[in-house]
Amino acid sequence: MLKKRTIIISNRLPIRIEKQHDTLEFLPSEGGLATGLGSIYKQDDNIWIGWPGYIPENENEKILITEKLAEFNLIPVFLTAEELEGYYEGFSNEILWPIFHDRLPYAIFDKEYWRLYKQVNQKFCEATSQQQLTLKDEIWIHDYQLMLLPQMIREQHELISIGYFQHIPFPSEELFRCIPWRDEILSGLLGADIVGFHTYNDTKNFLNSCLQILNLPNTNNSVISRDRQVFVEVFPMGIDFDKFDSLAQTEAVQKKANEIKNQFKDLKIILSIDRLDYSKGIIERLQGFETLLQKHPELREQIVLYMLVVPSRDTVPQYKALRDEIDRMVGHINAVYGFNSWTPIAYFYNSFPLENLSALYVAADVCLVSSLKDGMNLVCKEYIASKAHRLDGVLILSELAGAAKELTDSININPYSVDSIASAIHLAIHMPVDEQRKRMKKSVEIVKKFNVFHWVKIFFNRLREVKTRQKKHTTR
Ligand code: GDG
Repeated sequence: MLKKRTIIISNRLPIRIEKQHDTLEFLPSEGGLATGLGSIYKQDDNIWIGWPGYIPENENEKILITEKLAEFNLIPVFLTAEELEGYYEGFSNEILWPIFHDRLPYAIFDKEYWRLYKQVNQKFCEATSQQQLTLKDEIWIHDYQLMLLPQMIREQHELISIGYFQHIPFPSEELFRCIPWRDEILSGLLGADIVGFHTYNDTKNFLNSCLQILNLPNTNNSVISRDRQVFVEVFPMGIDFDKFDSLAQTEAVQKKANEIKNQFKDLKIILSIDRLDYSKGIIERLQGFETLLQKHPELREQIVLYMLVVPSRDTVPQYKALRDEIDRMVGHINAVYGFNSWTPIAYFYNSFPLENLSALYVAADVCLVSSLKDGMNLVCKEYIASKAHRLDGVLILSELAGAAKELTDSININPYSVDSIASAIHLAIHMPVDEQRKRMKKSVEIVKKFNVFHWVKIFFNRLREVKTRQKKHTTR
C-alpha cells in the first residue's frame, strides 16, 4: 500500500555544500525552518525539495550530490548561474522583496527576471512531479521565491493537498498591483488549498488583492478560485524555544556572557541583530540612538549599543549603499559622542556562531528591534527564550514587525519616529526589575507555547481539515 508522504519545498535546502580541496562537504543548516521541519522531513519517505546552494562543476558532481543528499531525504533542484541571477537575485530580491517591504522605488521590473522566475518555478514543479505523487501526499511550499508553484503543481494533480506559507509580509493591494505580472502571481498562489501568512493584516491584504485584481470576492477568509475553495489564514511562526532556553544556561554560554558583561562593565547593553537589509530599520535605529544621546547627555558612559549586522546581498546597489551609510553613521556617532575610553556603539559586520549569539542575548539588558516592515522577526523571540531562566531584560519591538501582534508586553515603537525610539530606550534602561520580570514572564509563556513545532502542527492539522471538507463537498 502506498504510504502518505510529506513533501516540503523551499528555495534552499536545509544544507550547505562547501568545496574544500576538491572534496564536497555537506553541512546542516541551523535555520528556524530547518529546525521546525527537521523532525518531519527526515522521517519515513518524506522529502525536502530545493536548491542545494551550489552550482556543480560537471555531471559527475551532480550525480554525487544527488546521491549524497538522498541519504538525508533531500532532493536537489540544480540551477544555472543565469537562473539564479534572474529568478533569485532578480525577480525575488529586486522585485518581490522591495514591493513586499513597501519599497516600490527599489523594484526593477525586468522582463527577463520574470521569464527566469517562471522557468525556475517550472523546474521545481518538474522535480516535484518526478517524485511520483499520489493523492495521499501533502505538499508544503515555502515563501515568495515559489509563488507560481502551487498552481503549476495543481494543473498536474487536481486533488492533491498543497499548502503555501509566506515568510515575508503581503503588501497592500495598491502596491501589489504595481507588479506587471500581478494576475499570474495571485493565480499561482491560488493553486494551494491554504495560503498562510504570519499576521491577519497580510491575509487581509492578500484577500483584497484577489478581490480588486482578480475580481474574486471572499467569505470567511476564503476565496473560490476555479471551483476550489482556497483558505487564507494566519499561522504566526515560532522558534525552537527549548533550544535557545537550554543553550543560554550552558556553562560555555554563561562564561561568554560574563565576558561580554565585563567588557562593557557598568554599561547597559542594548543589543540589535539583523541581516543587512533596508527593511530592518538600521539607519532609523542609529538616528534614534543619537537622539537619545543628544537629549540625555547624562546617559553618555552609561550605555552601549551592541549592533551585529550579518552580511547579506551586499553586491546589490541598495544594500551596498546601506552598508556605507551604516559605516558613516556609526563613525559619526562614535566620533562625536565618544568620551575617554567610552565608545557608544560596538558595531560588527559579521556572522557569529550560535553560541556567541546566545551569549549576547543573555548579556543584553535590552534587545532593540526596529524593523520598518518584517514578516515576523525571530530575533526578538530568541531573545525572550534566552531570558526565560532569569526573566530579566527588556524587549523594544517595532509595531511593524509581525511579532508585535503576539509580544504585546514589549515596549512598542514606531520605527519611523526617532523620538519614539529614543524614549523607548530611555524607558527600557530605567525599567524596575519587578516590571521587567512581569513583562518577560508573559512573553516567555507566549514564545514557549507557540513554538516552531506548534506552528508546523497547526499548519498540517488545518491542511488536513480543509482537504477533508473539500472531499465531503465533492462526494455529495
Ligand atoms: C524571514 C522574514 C521572518 C542572525 N544573525 C546570525 C544568525 N541570525 C539568525 C537569527 C534568526 C535569523 O537569523 C533571522 O531571522 P529573522 O526572522 O529576524 O529575519 P529574516 O532572515 O529576514 O527571515 C522574517 C522569518 O523569515 C521567518 O519566517 O521572521 O520576518 O524576513 O534566527 O538567530 N544566526 C547565526 N549567526 C548570526 O550571526 N548563527
